[in-house]
Amino acid sequence: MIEGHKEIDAPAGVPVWDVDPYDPALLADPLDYYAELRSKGPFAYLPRYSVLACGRYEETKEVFSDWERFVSSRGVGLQDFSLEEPWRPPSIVLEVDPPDHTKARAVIERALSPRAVRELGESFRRDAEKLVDELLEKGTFEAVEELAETYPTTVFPDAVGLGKSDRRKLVDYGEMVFNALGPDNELRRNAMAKGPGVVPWIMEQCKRENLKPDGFGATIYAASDTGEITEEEAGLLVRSMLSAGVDTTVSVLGSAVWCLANNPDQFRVLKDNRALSRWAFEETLRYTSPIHTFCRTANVDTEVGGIKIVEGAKILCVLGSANLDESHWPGADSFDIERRPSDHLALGVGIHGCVGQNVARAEVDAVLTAIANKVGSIEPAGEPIWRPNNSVHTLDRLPVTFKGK
Ligand code: OVM
Repeated sequence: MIEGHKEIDAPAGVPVWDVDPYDPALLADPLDYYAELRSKGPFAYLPRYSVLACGRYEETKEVFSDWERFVSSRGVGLQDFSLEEPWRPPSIVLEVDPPDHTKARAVIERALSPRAVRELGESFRRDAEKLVDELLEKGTFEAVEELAETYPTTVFPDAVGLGKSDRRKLVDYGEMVFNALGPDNELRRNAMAKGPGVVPWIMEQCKRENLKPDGFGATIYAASDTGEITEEEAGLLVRSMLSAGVDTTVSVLGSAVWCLANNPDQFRVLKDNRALSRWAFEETLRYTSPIHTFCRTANVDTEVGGIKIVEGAKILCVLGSANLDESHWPGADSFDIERRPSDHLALGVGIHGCVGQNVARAEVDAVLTAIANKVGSIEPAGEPIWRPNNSVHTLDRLPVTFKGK
């Protein structure tokens, strides 16, 4: 075993590449790694972790969407759950395959349906306008803490139906969940060290008696009244929302502001056509991939792109790289909100495709629309700093200036 999974040999025709994709310096600035990975072919064998890394669009999409050959039930990080015990009880929607996946997915999908999310639109927009007014008042501010973290940790816990919420604990829990998917490195160990202060609090929030009667959480528990799922499963689905719904939207909001600050022409295009805010969201996802890497495990001996893959092989699906593949997106390295990249892989694809995307879209749409309506220009006000994480690509600091009209 190596990093909790089966050790494999480099398949015939696959180059061996001595890179550490979880090196914090690389995680903070991954573009060269992505380009080199794509240049090596459909896969590269990384001896350091004994995994196959996949970073071209076609093959990444094939592996990521084929749940029968490339399962999630053995974990979507480096660890193989069939060989090693995971750090927490597995997610019943992420870390599972059909048929078990189907029922849980239906319940959470219903709770986060377009209709359920539409009802929140007005309050999302109100909160976004209030926040943007405050930031305009400040002029120059730090957009990670003051915008990207503030907004989702204000509106999302409310939407779920949490009581008095603790922003830090929500962000720290996400940091644990996403760093846990990587190797036993310092990033993972530091995040895990926060566990005792965070995990019991999160689990407490997931209990039925601690959820308000009108949130996503209550809808999930309603499915346990009809016997569709058990009460314990309902709690785990609420845990999924708190695991997946915060750091991801924090990332995309920070990155959207970063993209618009660096591409003033694109901010102009958005201001001239507010209907593009949806596509600004999708293009930000394509361009920055909030989840840069998720794994799958080959559950059978198989073949992809002419390469033989053995059962038990861990495959790093490098979504951040696939979303920048020139052979799929001409001019991939430019941020263009008129591109309309509906087939990017940032939200996954197939049965595990992001179930919270309606919520994320509504949040980002509310914020970008408020910015487009109220802000005249967005300017960088210092060097951005990225925060390395084993699976999330996210900013740590982003000083910007909002100028009025
Ligand atoms: C979950 C979960 C955790 C992290 C990510 C995710 C992106 C889901 O606990 O179900 O999806």
